[in-house]
Amino acid sequence: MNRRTTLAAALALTAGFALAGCGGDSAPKLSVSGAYMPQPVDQNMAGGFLVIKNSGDTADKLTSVTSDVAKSVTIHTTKDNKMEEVKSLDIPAGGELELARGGNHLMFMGLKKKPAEGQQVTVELHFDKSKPLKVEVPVKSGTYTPKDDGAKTGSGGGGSMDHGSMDHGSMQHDGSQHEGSTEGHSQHDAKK
Ligand SMILES: [Cu+2]
Repeated sequence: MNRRTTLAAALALTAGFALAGCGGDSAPKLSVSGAYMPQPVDQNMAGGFLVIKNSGDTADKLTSVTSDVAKSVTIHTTKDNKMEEVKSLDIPAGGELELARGGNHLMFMGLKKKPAEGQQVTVELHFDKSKPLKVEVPVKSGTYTPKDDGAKTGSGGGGSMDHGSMDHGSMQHDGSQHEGSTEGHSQHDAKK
């Protein structure tokens, strides 16, 4: 019995070493899924959402974003229902960075044309370690919400109201509020 424990420990140790050995030349392995842009209400700004998965064992960071449709794209987080521009967002090793309504998001400012539902915009994501990734982001309806589980998305199309506080943030990207919030945005643009 004791021997078995020792053996198990030895095996665990070996595995540990093997992992550590791999770690030396490993890199973040990023993939992007579920990207979309809700159709913006005006040409001033649009929001963008996506999930960046990191299947590597080294963390990375989303550091900047560019797009041919906007003069500038900034990275925002939402804290207490207020948006805040950040320089980067962490993409944990073996984890993912989620940009979703009411939370982290991309903010397209100064649109060169108003993207319409059914179109695609090209976005280039820049990272701390990984090479830039080009992503085709489909433009969805202004109220579009991705169904992540299927299970929890109920029958009602407008069911997103159930998500409570999550939705408050998203309202700012959906409709009228965005027009009104232009001021707030340029304000926090100026602040930085
Ligand atoms: Cu924002």
